[in-house]
Amino acid sequence: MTTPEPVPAAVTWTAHGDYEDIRYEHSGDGIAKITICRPEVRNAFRPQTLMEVSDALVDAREDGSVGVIVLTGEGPDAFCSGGDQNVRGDTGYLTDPGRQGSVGRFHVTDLQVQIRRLPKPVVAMVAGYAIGGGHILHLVCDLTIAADNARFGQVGPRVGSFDGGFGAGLLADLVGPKKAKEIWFLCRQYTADEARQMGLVNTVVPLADLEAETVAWCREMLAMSPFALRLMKASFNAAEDGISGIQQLAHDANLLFYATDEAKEGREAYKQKRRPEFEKFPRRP
Ligand code: S0N
Repeated sequence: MTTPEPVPAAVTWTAHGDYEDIRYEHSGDGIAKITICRPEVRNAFRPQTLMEVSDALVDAREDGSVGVIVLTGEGPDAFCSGGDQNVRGDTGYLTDPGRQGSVGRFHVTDLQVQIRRLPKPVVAMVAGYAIGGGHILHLVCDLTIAADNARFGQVGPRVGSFDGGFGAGLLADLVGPKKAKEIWFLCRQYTADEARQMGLVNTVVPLADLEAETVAWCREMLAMSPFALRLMKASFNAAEDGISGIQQLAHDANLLFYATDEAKEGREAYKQKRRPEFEKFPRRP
């Protein structure tokens, strides 16, 4: 029996970008961290919050020095409590609640898909409440590391809303249809240990160790082949998301195909206005 390695110390984060509702930081060794900073409303998101998270995710995706992304909430009380009910209009969430005729929508729809499609692992680091749309944000992340004070649940039917997309399908895949219906129909809250037992989270650690443990998991993934992680994420999505999941996996395969002499022959022949000599490539069994 070997002694487990000590949990490495958390990192000194360097700020990136200029945002109002979030903090976007890099570890310097491949981890990007996005923190929803609205603790006065238990990190509920307004449209601006989601647009800022989306912008930071684009940066983390495009930045070749980043291999893993952590999504979290400010403080020990909440990961995220879902849509900010103060800017909930009659047709969704309002970007400009003061303006007459302002039309709302669910900005979180695009963000959920963006996290699923992002070809790098996204880890939810959850302290306190992950409730409503905040619960679904952790669901769409690839892994969830929870503090022992975390509490999980849906509230839609209690507050006159529901998310029947990933909030229903992905949840049912994770915990089973009966349990998923219980979560939605009764709107109970579940402890971190209950969430771990039902497969909602990967591990539960003391609150004081949450960031160090999350960073340790990220560093383990950073030691892996990035393209293998990308293809595995796309493969899980392909099984779960149907044609749009297959699209990601197929385009990832095309990235690899582009690098072959066979694909390059097609490109060069086109540019040289000649017939491509595909006969020189094997017809693989
Ligand atoms: C999170 C809870 C359980 C925390 O309880 P606690 O610790 O007792 O704190 P409170 O005193 O309740 O809260 C502290 C302050 O924070 C405010 N606040 C908390 N959550 C929100 C919120 N979501 N919006 C606005 N304000 C919030 C409190 O009001 C309080 O303020 P003060 O100090 O001024 O009194 C507890 O707070 C709780 O249950 N919160 C509400 C949870 C909720 O209703 N969330 C919204 C659920 N809906 C969504 O998330 C929408 C998702 C969505 O966008 C969507 C997308 C696609 C399809 C469908 C949907 C859909 O509509 O569902």
